[in-house]
This record gives sequence, C-alpha cells and structure tokens, in this order.
Amino acid sequence: MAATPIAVVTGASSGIGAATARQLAAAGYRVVLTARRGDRVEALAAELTEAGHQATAYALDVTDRAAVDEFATAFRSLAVLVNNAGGALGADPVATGDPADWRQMYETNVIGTLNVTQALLPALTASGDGTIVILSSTAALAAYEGGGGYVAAKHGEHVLAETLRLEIVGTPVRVIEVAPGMVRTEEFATTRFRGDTEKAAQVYAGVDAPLTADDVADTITWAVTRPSHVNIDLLVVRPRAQASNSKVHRTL
Ligand code: 8X3
Repeated sequence: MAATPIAVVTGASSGIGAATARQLAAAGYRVVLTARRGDRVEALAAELTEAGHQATAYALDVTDRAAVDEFATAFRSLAVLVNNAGGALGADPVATGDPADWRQMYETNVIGTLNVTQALLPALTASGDGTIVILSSTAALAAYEGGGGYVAAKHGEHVLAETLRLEIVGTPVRVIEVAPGMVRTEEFATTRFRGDTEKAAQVYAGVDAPLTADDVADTITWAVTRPSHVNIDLLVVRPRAQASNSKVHRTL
C-alpha cells in the first residue's frame, strides 16, 4: 500500500492556514501543522485526529532558520508544502512607515517562505511529485496607498515564486502561487492594526461577503489536487465586491 502523502502547512494556527490544514486532511493528506503557537496547532491536530484524519503539530517560527532545518530533518519525502505563514503590520504611508515593521514583514513573509522552501526542497524533490504553494496576496501584484511594507514584502514573495518556478522546471516539483484579495479572518486585520478591532472592522465595512478562510483554502486545495502535469502558476481570488485593491463596492 502506498504511504499517505504528507502536506506541511505553515501558519496553521488560525485563518487560512488552519482552514487549509482541515481541507487537505479531508482530501486525504497526512497534514503537519506548524505555527509559532504550538498549543493552537496541537489542538487542531488533536481535533483532526479525533475526526479520523492523520495530523501532527510542530511549534515552529519560520524566521528561525536553525529551527526550520531541524524540523526538515523529519522528512525524507514530502508531497506538499503550503507556505502560508506571514502577515501585515501597519498601514502607514511610505513617508512615515516604521522601518522595523517593514523589516519584520520582510522577515516573516519572504525570509520565512525562503527558509522553509529551501529546507524542504530536497524532500519535495525526493517524493517524485512535489508541490509548493506560496500564499501571497493581491498586494503582491499591485500597490495601494498605505500598503507600504506589506506590498513590498508580498511583491518579494511573488518574485520568489516566479524565480523558483523558472529555476526548478524539469525537476519533480511545481510551484503554485495563490494571491487572495480581501479575506475576513479572525486575525489578519487585527494584527495589522495591533489589536485595534475597530480599525480592523473598517477594512470590511459595508463589504457584502468578503472571502472567508475556507474560500481560500478551497482554492489552495483545488490547485494542489490538479493532475501532476498541470501547474496553476498564479491564481488571483477576490470577493465579488472587490474589483481591484482599491476599488471595493461598499454599501454604507
Ligand atoms: C491581504 C489583502 O488588501 O489587505 O493580503 O493587502 S490586502
């Protein structure tokens, strides 16, 4: 009997990462959930196991290269890596944005993805049919006012995906980029505005049905489960009310 294919999901403690872990488990993968908050991924792995799926948890900070390398030693063969860990900090104009925020966003979104991808690439290659998903954002493709360091970091992640795809073509690993627009999750906007829930709520004010974490997880799972010869290079997914990063229909 063939071994159950393994999928690693980073940032699996909440939002899109947690929803993706659930959906990949339901699709038949043995999921390995990682996040800085070990207790959260432990709880989700226990819940999935209870439901009859195969799931394990591992506390991991993707910006800690030594820890990532140690984590990677557990895998000789890996089917799927979903680079989901990342996020936004602040919405200040370039003129006044805090360089520390810019640095942190570059570290988590770009270097974090680089660390995990580099460390797991040998196992993905050894599987004979590996898939890397890079969860960027529509901020990876076009700037918007106040996007600042997040737009810059996500553009970096987009270029990482594009460059890697060019470099490893012909090897048994494909690179998929999923770029969501407005997604309402429990933490993204609240983290961006440092716990200011009122400011966070304004992001979605009057928007009829922003995307949910499940919508994006569904997109990721669809892309990952395409036949081996198919590569979804880049998939942009937005709610119907959002025509571009700055053109959003609001009923206010
Ligand atoms: C999230 C989309 O519009 O906040 O990646 O940049 S946005």
